[in-house]
Amino acid sequence: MANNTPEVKAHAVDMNGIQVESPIDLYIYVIDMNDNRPEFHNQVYNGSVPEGSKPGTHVMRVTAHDADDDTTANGIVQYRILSETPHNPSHMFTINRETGDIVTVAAGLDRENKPTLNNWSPTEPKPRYLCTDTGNGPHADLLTGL
Ligand SMILES: [Ca+2]
Ligand SMILES: [Ca+2]
Repeated sequence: MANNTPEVKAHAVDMNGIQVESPIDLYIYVIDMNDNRPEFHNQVYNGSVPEGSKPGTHVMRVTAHDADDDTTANGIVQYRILSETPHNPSHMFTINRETGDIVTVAAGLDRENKPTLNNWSPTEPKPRYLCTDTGNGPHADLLTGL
């Protein structure tokens, strides 16, 4: 029983207001509604990865918090990469939907060719990462590159 669960005592009375039974405890559970959206913990995440890394190399983890009940869909957060920079139809990275871990999925990272990935430049669209809860809504937060 959670400490903040409202507690009510009830007892039955007859027509004259005479108590006819011992009081009983009523516990009232407040059901969570999906009224909070997940939010990334940071506005900027910095990761590094050696050039020439094999697919599956861990780069970094992004995390978000949702104030709703994290044992229900209202507060369980999932992650997605919406776009990468440089834009490439075959992504260089993938994100674990449940943990936010970002790993490489392709070989060919070349520091001399592209020392910084997923930073925004005027000639390319900003990379975007999304976290959503899994409840009705959905509620979401968007992280964009610098
Ligand atoms: Ca939520
Ligand atoms: Ca709630």
